[in-house]
Amino acid sequence: MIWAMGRLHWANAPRRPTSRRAVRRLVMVLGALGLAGCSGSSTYAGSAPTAANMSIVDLRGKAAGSSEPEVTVTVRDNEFDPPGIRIDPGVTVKWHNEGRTIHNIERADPKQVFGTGPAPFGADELATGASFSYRFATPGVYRYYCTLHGSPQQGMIGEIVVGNVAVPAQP
Ligand SMILES: [Cu+2]
Repeated sequence: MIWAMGRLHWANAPRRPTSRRAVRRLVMVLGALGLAGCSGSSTYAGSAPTAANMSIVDLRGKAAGSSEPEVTVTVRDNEFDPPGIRIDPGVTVKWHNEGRTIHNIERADPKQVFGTGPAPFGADELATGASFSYRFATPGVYRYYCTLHGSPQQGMIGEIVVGNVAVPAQP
């Protein structure tokens, strides 16, 4: 409960000159929670998904377009929305960057084959307003992330589950 009070105190007084006591208290609180040592991922400490707790939105039967069914994942600063989706085999996923900064899309496991297409899976640079599309033909679990704002396991990560396959637990 002490940590909650500390955070409330912090949140309720954003405009006051920073009190050294408040800062010290916050640092202690974060340290106690083990968050202070979370290197390189301070942007998404808290509610951001990890590969282990990813929730999957079921979009089977909900793709738009009959000849070339498609679903959209919105790319934001700095998350994929929704991060996890389940689709029918043969559906195309379109990532559209509505953020203000550049993001990219990379396989979480560089050795995993995402299928074959006219172009390999992934986008090196997805500028504001740009989009990348990829058709997933083969059932499986395909994890990806933005190398600029995440790691394969946390931060700006995403997951495409194709077909009725089970999602294996992550460490
Ligand atoms: Cu990013």
